Amino acid sequence: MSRTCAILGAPIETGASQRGCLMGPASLRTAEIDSELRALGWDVTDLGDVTIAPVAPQTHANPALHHLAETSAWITALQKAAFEAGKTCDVPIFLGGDHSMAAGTVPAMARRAADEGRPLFVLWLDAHPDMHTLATTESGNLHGTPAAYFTAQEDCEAYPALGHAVDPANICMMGIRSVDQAERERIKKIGLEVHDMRAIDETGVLPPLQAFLERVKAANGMLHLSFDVDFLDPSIAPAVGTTVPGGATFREAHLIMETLCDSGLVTSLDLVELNPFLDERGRTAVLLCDLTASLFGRRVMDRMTRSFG
Ligand code: HAR
Ligand code: MN
Ligand code: MN
Ligand code: MN
Repeated sequence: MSRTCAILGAPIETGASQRGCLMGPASLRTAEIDSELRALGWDVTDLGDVTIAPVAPQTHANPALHHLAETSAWITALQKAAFEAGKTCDVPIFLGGDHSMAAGTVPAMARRAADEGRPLFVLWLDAHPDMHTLATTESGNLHGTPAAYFTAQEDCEAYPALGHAVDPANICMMGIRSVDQAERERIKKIGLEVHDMRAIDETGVLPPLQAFLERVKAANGMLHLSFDVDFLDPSIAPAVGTTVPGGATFREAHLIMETLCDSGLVTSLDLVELNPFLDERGRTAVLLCDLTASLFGRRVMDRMTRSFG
């Protein structure tokens, strides 16, 4: 029997500094993400895009914050829609949309895991830890805040109430290379596992990834992958507003996806921060589809042995 996935679009761009992420779901559909997955034997349902109703502006003690009310409305809508999507299939895929959408999808997946009596683990592939609270962000760009929110840090009260938090001990961040001082302090305080690009340079991607996957497996955890386009080096993935040099290479990214596929542990996926307005002839959207295909089983050759299974 084929395994099932559902595609849910989250055309949110209010968390980013530049406009364009609202076209992300359309770009990924244009790159035919659904047919790629079907070709791999998956049963795919496209649930369409989430929408929000117009909202009135909301003020906050931090005057830097941009689009707080709209972003909160997206979070509320996504927590509901992502949870419903998760009920319909084995692996829901959330097409972004800027990374503030993870404040909706991740708590929804934590609720889904809790309903199964399992812990949720999060693999966060990103140049940024997105660990600002609503008090510490200086840019006021709310895509810099979801990880603080879903780990139940203080000073996120202006966001919707958090039903299901993620234990910081169950999060692994890789590819990080742009961290603000307040984020650095918070990461240290809560003991978050962060493999920055220097660590990746030193060890490669596999040792930290495999150690994390062993922990997920031992705990019978569900695993959410939150994939920010800026995890990738901008030379291969230009379609993102917040490029940071020194990102993951094509093969590092595929090796992560292939290893995750072999593990069989991933139970939900965010593809975020794709800004098609900044793309070059669709190449970033196509790369994201190819990486997703690796995650869902595309391989060059069959393997005699697998690391997991
Ligand atoms: N830390 C910076 C800020 O808060 C940059 C945040 C950028 N975030 C994303 N998502 N692009 O990872 O403004
Ligand atoms: Mn991010
Ligand atoms: Mn519950
Ligand atoms: Mn980022």
